[in-house]
Amino acid sequence: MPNYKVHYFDARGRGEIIRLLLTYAGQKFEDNRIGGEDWAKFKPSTPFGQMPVFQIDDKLYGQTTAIANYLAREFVSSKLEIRAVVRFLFAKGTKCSVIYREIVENYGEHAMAMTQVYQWCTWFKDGRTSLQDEPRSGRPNTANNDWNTARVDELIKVGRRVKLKEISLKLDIPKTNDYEIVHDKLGYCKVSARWVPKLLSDEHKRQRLEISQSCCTGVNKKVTKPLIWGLAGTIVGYT
Ligand SMILES: N[C@@H](CCC(=O)N[C@@H](CS)C(=O)NCC(=O)O)C(=O)O
Repeated sequence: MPNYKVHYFDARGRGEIIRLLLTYAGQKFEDNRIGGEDWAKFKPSTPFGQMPVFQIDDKLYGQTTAIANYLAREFVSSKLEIRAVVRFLFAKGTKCSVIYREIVENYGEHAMAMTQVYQWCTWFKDGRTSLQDEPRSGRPNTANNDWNTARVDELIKVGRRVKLKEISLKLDIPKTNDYEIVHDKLGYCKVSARWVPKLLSDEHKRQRLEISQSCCTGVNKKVTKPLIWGLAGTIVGYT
């Protein structure tokens, strides 16, 4: 297996694409970050007097795009080729351990790790057909944190009629996140344009029963008794 080195400044710049391609391919390489006097010394030995320089054993290659094209062909497409071989052998009913041996014999021991071979076999067994990497999921949801939840709760307690749009503007939280915080985390729902807790406390239930009873005072008892119990049942059931 040849030794690979990437020579570039300690920055992303033109060198990063080369580092990224090698990393994506799972290829080991030395990331030689040069600066100051070291660059002045190294410069005359580079093919074009500039960096990035890609080194394979003792040979140096220049020009970013040419290097990137080479790496994409050499490493990235061969990665797909090896996955295709795994898929083919797996479809033929070959054992994972045998597939791994075949890969090592034909492509070398760095072509695909044994754990990767087993992983791909599992995916193919589960019905996967694509050889491409799955797209990465987007940015982690960071807005639904405890701090934002407390801020939203405070805002609702100050003004129960506040709208999601207003919360979003005031606290600079995306509206979809607001909805999750208000409904799912804080458990509010909107009744008559006011946010109310979905779970009534015992105190709330007692107060509502008292109000219902006082409303019914003076009305025919035969009518009110079932009415009061009906209301009480509704109130308790509301939780
Ligand atoms: N055409 C070259 C340009 C390389 C280039 O401009 N390299 C700059 C850094 S991004 C450099 O080495 N500058 C230092 C110098 O010329 O002494 C490529 O694409 O690789």
